[in-house]
Amino acid sequence: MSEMVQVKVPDIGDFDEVEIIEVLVAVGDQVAEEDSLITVESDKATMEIPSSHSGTVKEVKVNVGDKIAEGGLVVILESSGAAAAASSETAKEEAPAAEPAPTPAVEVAPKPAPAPSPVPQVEHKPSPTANINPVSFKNAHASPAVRKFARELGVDLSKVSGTGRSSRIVKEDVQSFVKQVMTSGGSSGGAALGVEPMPDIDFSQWGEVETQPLSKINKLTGKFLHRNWVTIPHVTQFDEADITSLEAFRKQSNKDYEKEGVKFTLLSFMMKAVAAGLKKYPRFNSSLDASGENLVMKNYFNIGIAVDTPDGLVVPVVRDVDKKSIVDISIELREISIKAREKKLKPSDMQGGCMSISSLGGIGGTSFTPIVNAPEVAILGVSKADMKPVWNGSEFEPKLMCPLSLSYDHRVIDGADGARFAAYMCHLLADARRLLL
Ligand code: CAO
Repeated sequence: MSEMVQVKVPDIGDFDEVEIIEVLVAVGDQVAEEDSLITVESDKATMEIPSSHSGTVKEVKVNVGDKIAEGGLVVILESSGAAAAASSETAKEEAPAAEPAPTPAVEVAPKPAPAPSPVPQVEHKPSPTANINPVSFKNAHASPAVRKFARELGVDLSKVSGTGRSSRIVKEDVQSFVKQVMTSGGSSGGAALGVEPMPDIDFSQWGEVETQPLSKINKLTGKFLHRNWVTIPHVTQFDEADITSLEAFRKQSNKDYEKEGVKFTLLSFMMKAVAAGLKKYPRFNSSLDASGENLVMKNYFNIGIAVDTPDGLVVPVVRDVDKKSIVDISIELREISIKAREKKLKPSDMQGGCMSISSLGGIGGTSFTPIVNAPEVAILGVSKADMKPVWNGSEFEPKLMCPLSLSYDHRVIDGADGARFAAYMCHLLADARRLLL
């Protein structure tokens, strides 16, 4: 005999309310006991809420984006078999005997449901490939169905970038990963490198330790940086821009605009210079398409800015830099830095960049090798400007020299063009008036 069962959120630990980021079932689906129904996300972890019963989904009571807490109704199942028999006892206790409903919805107490684990469970089936790192696979942000699919294909989910909500890995991401590995002859990712996974080391054997979870941003950027580092043949071109006169102009402009509350930093000028560089060298304003056989040339000039926040690195994008004045860019730069640090950036604020700038000039250092922010093909690193003696042909002159580190994707940009682009940056920055042309 079948009966209706309400499946509710079981004890989820310390969380009052969590957001539903994925609904994994639809009306008509057959679910087995412990199959995941929804995925919820708290500040600390992602959890899958399992079904307490097997049966057919009759009603889905939640939507993506809803907040839910312990005891919240997730689905109504038409349950049959042993599980239903067990739960019907609960129904007898809870349903008022005098008012039998035509199809009684059985209240299932949250507690007996299998507790969700903070990290989705991995089925320990033998993997078709030894390259899967079990620890990172287990921590990957994906549903059981996607995990199963990845395991069948031998894909290490820790190497796959998620395009789903909150960067969750969806089936299409696994498919694109496989396609990418296949089309690049097996050289396109960590899974194909055939290297040993990192061992799981107990560091406490050598002294006191404390484990701190990586922030969401750390994990996300870590994945993208790893992918970009492994898949893009990087070259970094170093140069030095003489910004002596630009700096004088910047300081004067800061005085001129003090009342308006506008503050110019070198970065606004750099952004304008990069936009001009993209116009002069259009290959820098391109992306390889998914096949790796075509370049998509862009006719817009959006610049990504790496911003250091307490939770990690984010890269908001300033659009149409070529059309904006340095005043407007400075104002926008200040706004996005504040938004970034207050965690108010929307995903769309970080999309559509053509080339990024990573400025460590306010901190220090003489040069560094930034990692290209794919699908962009180049990134400009800016280090701290310093006064240096520069030979003018007859004597040394004190000049404020700003180190530039231009990393580029060597599949798209030849070394000579890399050097030309960097030299063009120096040419533009040497005289602020050139940025206006
Ligand atoms: N040389 C010397 N001084 C510099 C400089 C440079 N290249 N760049 C900036 N400065 C100065 C600024 O002019 C400012 O000084 P004043 O107050 O006297 O004008 C001071 O350093 C602080 O600048 P800032 O860092 O606040 O502002 P910014 O516009 O240069 O940068 C932002 C803004 C958001 C990019 C920056 O705050 C930041 O987060 N940088 C880190 C980016 C990062 O982490 N990159 C690494 C990514 S890993 O690849």
